[in-house]
Amino acid sequence: MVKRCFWLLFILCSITNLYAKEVHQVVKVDLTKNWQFSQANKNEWKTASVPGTVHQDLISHNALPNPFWGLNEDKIQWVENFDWEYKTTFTLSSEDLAYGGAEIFFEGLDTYADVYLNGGLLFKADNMFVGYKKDVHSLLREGENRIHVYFHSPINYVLPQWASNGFDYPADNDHHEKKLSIFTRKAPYSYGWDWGIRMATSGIWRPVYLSLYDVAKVDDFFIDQKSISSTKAELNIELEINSLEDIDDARLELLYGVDKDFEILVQTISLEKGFNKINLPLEIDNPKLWMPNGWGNPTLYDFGLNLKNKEGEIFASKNVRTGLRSIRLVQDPDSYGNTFYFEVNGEAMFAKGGNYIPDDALLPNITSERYQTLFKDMKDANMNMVRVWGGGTYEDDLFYQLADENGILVWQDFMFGCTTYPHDPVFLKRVEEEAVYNIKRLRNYASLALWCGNNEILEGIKYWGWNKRFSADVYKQMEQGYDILFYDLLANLVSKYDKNRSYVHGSPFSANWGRPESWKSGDSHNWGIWYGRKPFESLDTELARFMSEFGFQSFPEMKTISTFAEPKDYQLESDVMNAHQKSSVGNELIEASMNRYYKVPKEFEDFVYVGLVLQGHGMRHGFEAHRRNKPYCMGTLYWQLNDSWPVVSWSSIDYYGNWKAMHYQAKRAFAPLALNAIVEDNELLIYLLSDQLEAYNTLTLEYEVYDFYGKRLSKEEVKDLSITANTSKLLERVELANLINSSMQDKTFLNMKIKHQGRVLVEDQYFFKYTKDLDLPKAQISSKVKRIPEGIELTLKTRVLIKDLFIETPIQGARFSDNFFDLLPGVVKKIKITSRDVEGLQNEKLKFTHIRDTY
Ligand code: BMA
Repeated sequence: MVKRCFWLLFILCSITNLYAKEVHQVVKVDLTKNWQFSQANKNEWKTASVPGTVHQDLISHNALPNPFWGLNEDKIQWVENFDWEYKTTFTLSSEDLAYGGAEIFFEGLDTYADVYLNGGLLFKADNMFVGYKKDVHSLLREGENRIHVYFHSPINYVLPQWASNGFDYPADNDHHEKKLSIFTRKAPYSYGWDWGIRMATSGIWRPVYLSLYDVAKVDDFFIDQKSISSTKAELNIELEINSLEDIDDARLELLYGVDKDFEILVQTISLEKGFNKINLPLEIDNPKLWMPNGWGNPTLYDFGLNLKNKEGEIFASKNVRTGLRSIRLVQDPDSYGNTFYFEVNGEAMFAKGGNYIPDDALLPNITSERYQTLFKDMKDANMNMVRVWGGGTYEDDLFYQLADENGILVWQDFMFGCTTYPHDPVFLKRVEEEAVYNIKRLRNYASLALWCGNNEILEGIKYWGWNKRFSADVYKQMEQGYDILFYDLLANLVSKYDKNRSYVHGSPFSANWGRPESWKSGDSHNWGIWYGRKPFESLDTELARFMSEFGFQSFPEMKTISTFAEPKDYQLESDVMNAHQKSSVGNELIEASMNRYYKVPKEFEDFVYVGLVLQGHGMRHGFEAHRRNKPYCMGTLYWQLNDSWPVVSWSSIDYYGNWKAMHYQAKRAFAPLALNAIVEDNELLIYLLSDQLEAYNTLTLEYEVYDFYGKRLSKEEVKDLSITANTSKLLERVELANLINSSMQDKTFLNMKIKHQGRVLVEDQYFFKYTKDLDLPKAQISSKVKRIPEGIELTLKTRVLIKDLFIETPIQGARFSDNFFDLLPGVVKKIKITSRDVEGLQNEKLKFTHIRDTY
């Protein structure tokens, strides 16, 4: 008992230590204040924001118009051609200078920046994706210290390089006539993309601070998950410690546990002056595993490291939070080709989610609240994976923290996309620095599932006609460059710094969408429904082992359009609309596809609405086809989750955070248990799609045919059905003619339910005809609005079927418990609408639109 108490006391003391003030505290001096900027050599200093960009600073001084409005994109392009200077001062006391070590950390500089401190050139930055840490101990002064950063124009800086190259790289998304973007390690999308505005920024885009420390500092604290099972976690803790002196007999304490229920590992170590690397093996019995969204809790462990001197004072510490789990990309040969799926904690996981692009054209505008909302959007839509696509950035730490907390696996591309790149020694050195920096920064996150070399470069080399566009020599060099960058350099760096994580050289891995015969291995990007102009039904048969991209565009809803256009611009091909449609095919294709499934409305507003509905249903068709074909197909990541500005695009959430119809459809189709009906050869097939880890017996399937006035025409019940865990199963097959007379198919729908012990687990509807061929009755909706503390609660009712009801509020980013749904005759539906602007929401009028109203 005494012994137990001693240990308890000991652990308690140690826990308090974890959060206690250190004796030799690291002092962080925030250096994001008092910045000024000027066009280079002009000496016209104005206040600046850090983190920020020159575009943001110019906008805030009214020197640039709102770039998103109208045709303003053209009016802001001059900025990229100039050099810009930023400066600030900070004050240090004699106590500050008494610290033994001082390090300045610029977490992100965009991009070619000469950084001066107190009269000396501290360093030259040349990679936006790298954080720069410099020892500045001998350079600091008591009193005022000055930082000056000179940003070279990302355009002019590389012109000599471009000139010596003699040809333009195939960077077709770069909106400039000279394809300069590939020379610079800077977010590719900022030079323009087929959903993006061009804003080639400069600036101190991530935080900057000074760390003052004594004795030693922990530079890296990596928890390498060597092997994880439900009975044992085998970890190797790797520490990098920079010590200012030789230290014998330091006491290392490692506390670890969940919810402050800590265990402790104690060890005596000695440190040499300078760099020290320490490995600590650690085993945890019966770990609480981190689970993806839909499979359980994403449990997170806290690891706290304290280094103490003989007096028991802490002289250095660091904390890490991560989940314990095993994640493996499985690519095994099978009877078709090779599998491509993620195995999480030993179970094959069907991946559901989207491709993430940078959430803003001006990155520092993305607030933590926006990141949080986006992860809630993913979680609420039953997603378990997001792909950070290779044309943006390695995201902020908060992004991965939220992925960990929400159980969303991250597929992480390196930042290369849709063009070949140079492979000269300077370029390769920059890439190496960038990869090492970001691998080390991100490898502790439990959610990080895969490193992927690039987006669509091999696809381009093989299939986009580059062999004809370039000379044989250049083309050969491009192929060699691919091998050097993606088969050698990045592959080797991942295996050196993050060996327990999977790596693929690129996405798509082996397949090309124009050649479905190549889809038997690897991941695919199926652009058949967009560039291939194929119907959504093609998704039923053009199946991949893992669909890492497929997409269809829509306009954002009217309240978002009104943030960049005036009513006079509300035409499909007006200049302003075209400036907000960057796809090579664009609005004409939306209209052509709409014509296949819907009556194309005459009014612009109705067209926008029907376009949203079209995108939602079309994409859902794909989600269901992919799930139905599990385990052949083991993932569906659509193009694209979000937008970087208000634009016509493939996104499911617009720039202001409004869910498009597609996001609601993703939520429905991604439900852990979903019903899905299709017709094949005059037979109706009803599937149950389960991603749940539990099996069900004694299920009842009930399906009924109703007319649009709510009259039930038939009812069938199939009892004692079962489904094993984590499978898709065909539950029922009926002759269509036996179910419904062909003359009635435009006037009826099928209502399906799965019941278990009297409880409805899932319910869904199926329509026998395309929406344009349905004989929809004119409808009157009855709605009652009740104010609730978070917003409003709506009660809706109708006597006849209302197809694809869209409830609109003028409040940007308002959240709906449901939207873009069919309101069934006689069924009462309650909807909750919430917003931070509760008052606005309660006072503004709601608008209802549905299909029958558009013709
Ligand atoms: C994909 C992406 C992007 C692009 C999208 C739409 O394959 O990787 O490059 O925006 O197509 O064209």
